[in-house]
Amino acid sequence: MPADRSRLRRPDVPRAGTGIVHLGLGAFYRAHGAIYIAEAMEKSGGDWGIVGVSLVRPDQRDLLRPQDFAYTAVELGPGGEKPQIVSVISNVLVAPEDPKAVLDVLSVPTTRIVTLTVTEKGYCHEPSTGRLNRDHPDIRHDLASPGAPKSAIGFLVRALERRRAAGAKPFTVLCCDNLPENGRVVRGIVLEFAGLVDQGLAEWIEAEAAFPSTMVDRIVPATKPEDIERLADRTGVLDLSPVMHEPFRQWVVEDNFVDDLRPDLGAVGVELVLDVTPYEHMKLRCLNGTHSSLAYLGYLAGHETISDTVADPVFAAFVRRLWSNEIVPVLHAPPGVDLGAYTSSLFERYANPAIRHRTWQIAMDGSQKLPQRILGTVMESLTAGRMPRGLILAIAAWMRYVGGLDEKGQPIDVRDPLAAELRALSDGAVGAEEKVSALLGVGKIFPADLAGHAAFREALVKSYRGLIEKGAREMTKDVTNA
Ligand code: CS2
Repeated sequence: MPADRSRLRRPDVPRAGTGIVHLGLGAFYRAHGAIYIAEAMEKSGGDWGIVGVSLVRPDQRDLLRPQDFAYTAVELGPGGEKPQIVSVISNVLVAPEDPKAVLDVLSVPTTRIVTLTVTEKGYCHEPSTGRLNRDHPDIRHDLASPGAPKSAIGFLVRALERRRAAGAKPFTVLCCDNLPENGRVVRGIVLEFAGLVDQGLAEWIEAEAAFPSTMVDRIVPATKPEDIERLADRTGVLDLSPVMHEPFRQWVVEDNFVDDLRPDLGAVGVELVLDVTPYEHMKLRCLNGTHSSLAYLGYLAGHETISDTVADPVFAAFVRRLWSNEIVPVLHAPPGVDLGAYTSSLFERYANPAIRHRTWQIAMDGSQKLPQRILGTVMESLTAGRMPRGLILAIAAWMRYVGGLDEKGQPIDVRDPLAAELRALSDGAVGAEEKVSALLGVGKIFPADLAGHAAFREALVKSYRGLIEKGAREMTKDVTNA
């Protein structure tokens, strides 16, 4: 680490008032939503400064505080790197240290919007149904401890409860995670939790709050130590928490905010629409669905990143086939969108060698991701009488991955809230057929009609067996050429 560098400081410009609280301050939001919001304020003004909240660890706050919460966002394009300083965050709170401070900032009437990137598992819901998981330890805790929630859902409901008691308006909840119909799902989870607290509160939230759905898109790989050093060498200033992102970005938002209060997002390229569903389906299935497929198969085949994986002609042909033969045929394009052009541009984005997005990173939390990314397409294909063999191979690769051993017999560091349960199911079964059955039986992931589909199950067992016998690369080749 270059020791002689001075530390990045926030540029000396007036700070806007705070209007947004963001829950789950990870790299993605800092490289996406925060930049759009900063640009919207530059263009059209407004007090939309952001207070970030870390729900688990203090790391982000500790890195950003000495920089007065400014950071560098570095665009990694084929033509080189473009850094810019983002200074829209005015403070970062660490929820476990002081949950009351978080409730306080959520409760002040000037907070009009709460944005969220808490990842799929952060909603404490059941991925296959979208309903609140009432047995989740954080949910149980939050139901019992009104003054000190742990989960994002607990914070939202307890803050809304306070706002109602104070006669204030609710805020708009703007989910920026890759869940299907994310606003509607989060609304359902919040209402379910609120109903367990106080039915009147649930009714008030239902009538008064807003939960616009959004589609968010930008590839933001985790920042690596070498990125920090390279940036410091280039700028002469040390930023210990920069974010790295591709040039592309897209944000589609349902224009449904409490009292119409929001930053001027339309002025900076955000698409404000009536119904986000077709955009979400397109993105979750075309992008995230193939990302996860390439992540499991690519990882097993020994590829470190997505760009390495698609540089291998076997996987390049495979992903193109997934789009053209399996995903697009059962997808409704959003108005005016050419899905062929959309998927070609996805391929270019994956191939960008400047983006070192690890297959292992994308493979994380598969239990929370498979339903909206892959299983919906599979189910609809089966209903239409099609057998999506490439996506089935990807599911088999996920099953192999959560079994915890790679093709060389080396352990895989599986990160997933269900990792232990999945590993135990896999270990407790013998042979492809039993292992596939055991994992298909996890109802939190696989809906019963899919798990019970005989031809699907048979194809999955065949794929799983193939992965054991021939390996991921050969199987990918076979499926692509079939
Ligand atoms: C990725 C996403 O890590 C993952 O699961 O598929 O983070 C993906 O890069 C973004 O959704 C792109 O918008």
